[in-house]
Amino acid sequence: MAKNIFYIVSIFVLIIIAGFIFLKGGAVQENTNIQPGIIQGETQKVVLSQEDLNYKDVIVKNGQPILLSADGSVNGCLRSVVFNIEGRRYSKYLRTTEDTLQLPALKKGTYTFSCSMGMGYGKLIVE
Ligand SMILES: [Cu+2]
Repeated sequence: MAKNIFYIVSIFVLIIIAGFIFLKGGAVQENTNIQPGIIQGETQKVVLSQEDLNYKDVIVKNGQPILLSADGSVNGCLRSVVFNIEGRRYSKYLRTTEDTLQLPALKKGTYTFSCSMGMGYGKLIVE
């Protein structure tokens, strides 16, 4: 008899734990709404290249932080990139193809950026 009660209690405890995990999982799922500036998900790598005197447009996914670099076609001051995103400035001189600039996860939209001198422009399209 004592054994049966032990089993019943154990099953109840398991159900409660399982329910708790399930509910918690549900709550986390709901919080996956993309918010700007919040680092979440896997980082996506983006390589800039140059087209005439500007940057080629680049397309990225929303909600994933971005790690930006520039390939060998990007010359001179265009290697110094500047983003102004929601009041924050992100800039770096990408001296070699190995140098990177980290950008936060972004929401859908088109973000323009330029070289540090404002000569060359590009579009970062977030889908
Ligand atoms: Cu420039």
